[in-house]
Amino acid sequence: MTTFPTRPFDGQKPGTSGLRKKTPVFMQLNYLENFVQATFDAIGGVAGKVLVLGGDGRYFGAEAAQVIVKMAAANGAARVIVGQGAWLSTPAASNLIRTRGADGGIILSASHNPGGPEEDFGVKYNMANGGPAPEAVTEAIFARTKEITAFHKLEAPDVNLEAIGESALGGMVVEVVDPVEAYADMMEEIFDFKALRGLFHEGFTMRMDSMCAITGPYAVEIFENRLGAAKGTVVHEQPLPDFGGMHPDPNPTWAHELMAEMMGDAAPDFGAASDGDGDRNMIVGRGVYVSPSDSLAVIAANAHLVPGYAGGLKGVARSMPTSAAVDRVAAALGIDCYETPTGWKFFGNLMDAGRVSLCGEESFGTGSDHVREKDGLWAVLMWLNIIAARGQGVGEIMADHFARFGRNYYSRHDYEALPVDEANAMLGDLRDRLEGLKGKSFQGLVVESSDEFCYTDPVDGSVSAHQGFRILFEGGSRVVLRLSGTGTEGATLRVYLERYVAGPEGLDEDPQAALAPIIRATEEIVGIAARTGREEPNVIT
Ligand code: VG1
Ligand code: CO
Repeated sequence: MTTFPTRPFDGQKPGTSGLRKKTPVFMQLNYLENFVQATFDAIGGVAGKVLVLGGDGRYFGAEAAQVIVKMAAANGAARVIVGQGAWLSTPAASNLIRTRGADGGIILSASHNPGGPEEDFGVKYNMANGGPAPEAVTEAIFARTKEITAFHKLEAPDVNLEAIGESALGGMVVEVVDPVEAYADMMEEIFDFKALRGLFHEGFTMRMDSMCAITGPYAVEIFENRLGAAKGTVVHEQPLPDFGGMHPDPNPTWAHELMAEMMGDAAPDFGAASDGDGDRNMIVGRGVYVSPSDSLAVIAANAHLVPGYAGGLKGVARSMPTSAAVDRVAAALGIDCYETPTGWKFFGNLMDAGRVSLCGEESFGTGSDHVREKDGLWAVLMWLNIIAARGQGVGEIMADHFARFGRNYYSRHDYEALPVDEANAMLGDLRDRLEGLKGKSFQGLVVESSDEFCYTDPVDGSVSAHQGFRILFEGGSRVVLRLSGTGTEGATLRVYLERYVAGPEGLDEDPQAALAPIIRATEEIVGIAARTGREEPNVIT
C-alpha cells in the first residue's frame, strides 16, 4: 500500500522562508507527510523528476529525510540526490539543484532558530533555479494543505543515507553525495585561493564560529584544509542535533563568544560566524563589528577585486529594510539598485533575468548569482579576498568606506514573543494613522513621507503588498516596522532604524547613540513600550 488517507492540518502556511514550527508540531502523525504531499501536488507532481534533499543536521532532520525519500519514490520521482547524513547547507543545496539540473529541492531547516525536541524544525521547497519558491508557489502549497485527503509513501525499510553511492528505492534512485565537495569546488572557482593561501601563510589569523551547525564541515574543508588556516580556526565545527544548545544566529547577541574574542586583547585578525543552515554570516574585525548592511555595501564597492566578479556587477538588490548604504555604492558604480520585500525569494527573478549579481539583507544575509540563496561562507570568502587584495584589515576598509560614501548608521530592534493580537492591533493602528503623519513633528523630527511597502516584481509583474511600514523623516532618517515571518512563538516585531551622516564629521559614533532621536520619535509615533510594556528590545543588531 502506498496511498494513505489524511486530513488537513491548520496553519501549514509557509512564511518568509518555508514552513517553520515547533519540532513536536512537525512530529505529529502525518503532519510532515501532508506538507510534503501538498508541495508535490502544488508543483504538478514529481513523477519522473529529480530532487535534491538535505538539511542543517538539526533534530528530526534524518527521520524527515527518510519520510521524504519514501514519499518521492511513491510519487514516482526518478532520483533524489541527498547530502550524506541528510546534510546540506542551504547554499550547497541551491548549488546542487543548479549544477545537477534537478527539478527542485527540499531543505530541512529552521535556519537561525534553535533546534531540538522542544525547539524548531522547518521544511522549504526550492525551484529548478535553486532558489526559494516564489509566493505564487508557496500560496499554492498552502491552498493544497487545506484540501489534502491522501498522501503517497512507500512502505520500505530506511535507506542508508550515511554511505556515499546509489541505491534503489522502488523505481527511484537514491544518490547519496558528499555534501561539501561540490560547494568547496565552486568556491575555488570564484575566489583567488592562491592569494588566500598566501594570506594565511603569512600569519593572518581568523576565527570562524560555526555554532555547532551545518557550516562546520564546509568551513574546516575550505579554510583549514584547502586554504591552510591553522587547525582550530573553525570552532563549534561539529553539527549537532540541538546545536549544542547554541542559538545559531550569527549576531552580536547570540554569537557572543566570538564577539568577546574579537573585542578582546588576543583577537585574531578576522572573525566570522554563520547560522543553522549556513546562509547567514556575521563579519567582525579586530575590535570592529560590521553591520550587515555595511558589509553588503563594502562587498559591492570591492567586488571587482575578486576573480569571480572581475568584470563588474550587473546590478545590486537589497531588501527594503536594509540600509541604503549599498544604494550609494551602486550610484557611484553607475549600476541599478533594486529594493525588494524581505526574504531571498524576491531576488530570484532579478538574478535569473541578469539584472543583478549581488543581493543582501540587513539580517546577516549576503549572496550573489553563483547560487540562488544567500551564502554565509561565500560572504566570508568575499571579505577575505578583499582583505588580501587591498592589503588592509577590516577596520581600515570600513573607515575608508565611510570616508568615501558617508555612513548609514543602522540598527534593528527585535521585540520577540509578543501576544499576536497586541502586535496586530499596534500595527493596525499605525496603518490607520499612517497617512496623517506627513508633515508632523515627533521629537524634533519631521515626517517627510510614510507608506506600507508594496512591491511589483519588475520581471514578472507579480505584486506583493503589506511588506512593512516605512516612515521617512526629513534629512534622510528612517524607521521601518514589520512582523517577522519566521518565528514560531507569538509575534516578533522588527524595528529597523537608519540615519545617514555624510561626514567627514560624525562618522565614528556609537550607532545606538546616533539613532537615539529616531528611537524616541518611533516611540512617540508607535508607542511600543507604552503598549507592550517592554522597556527594551530582546535583540539589538
Ligand atoms: C528573517 C529575516 C529575513 C530572512 C529570513 C530568512 O525573516 O528578517 O531577512 O530572509 O529571516 O532567513 P523574518 O520574516 O523573520 O524577518 V534564514 O537564514 O532564517 O533562511
Ligand atoms: Co539561514
